[in-house]
Amino acid sequence: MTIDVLTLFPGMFVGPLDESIVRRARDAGHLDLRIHNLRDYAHDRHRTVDDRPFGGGPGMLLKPEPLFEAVEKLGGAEARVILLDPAGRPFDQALARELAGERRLLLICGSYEGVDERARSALVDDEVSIGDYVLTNGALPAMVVIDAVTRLLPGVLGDDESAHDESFSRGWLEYPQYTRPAEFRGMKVPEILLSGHHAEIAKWRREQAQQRTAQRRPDLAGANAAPPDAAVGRPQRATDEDERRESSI
Ligand code: 4GM
Repeated sequence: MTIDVLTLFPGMFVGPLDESIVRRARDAGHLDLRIHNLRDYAHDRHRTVDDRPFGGGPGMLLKPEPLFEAVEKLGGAEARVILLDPAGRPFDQALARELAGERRLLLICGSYEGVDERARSALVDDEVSIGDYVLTNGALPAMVVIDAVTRLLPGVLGDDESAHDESFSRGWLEYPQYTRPAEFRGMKVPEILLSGHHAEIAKWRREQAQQRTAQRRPDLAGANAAPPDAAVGRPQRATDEDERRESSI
């Protein structure tokens, strides 16, 4: 997938997208990420990108001309063009999955004052919000979308990593998980998880996932969907190999 980003703050994208799984996806050629400075598409002496709203009122708006030129030059007609905006469609795992199926995305990061309506209606396919709060600009929301979409691209996650999403995708929160040691500062791992009884462990995990979802997120689809899957691996016994193995985190 190719993702173009239009932003007034290209420096904000340095760092978060150069680490971890997104880094790996870029290096492996699954993601071609291109960050563009919107100011490069403004051609007056001061390279102006914003102006005061007609009719008065506080703040400034992104001007249409640099946005039109940038989107046209970057081939916006061949991409799904998305404006990050607190008034947009709520971003969730289902939308991440939908976007991961596109060949090209073009993400436009506005600033807290907003965007001229003509640019919005002529250039933008979807307005997307990562949550009900206002940020100083759309760079962080764009990075959230890029991260969530990238890890869903075919080949990016190994089977083990992607299996982890299954339950959440179907509307259930994760069951509690534990790793060694079996007792830490007097806090014990639930006996059932050490028992080696696969069916019992799966049942316990399903119940835990259901309880958690009901308590914390009754709004999730899980409230009405099929019960959660509960993955059960081999019994968790520490082996010499485990002891030698480096943490993968
Ligand atoms: C207004 C219009 C997105 C403000 C367009 C962007 C929060 C989100 C901005 C804009 C933003 C969000 C910039 N703040 N909740 N600020 O996804 O891009």
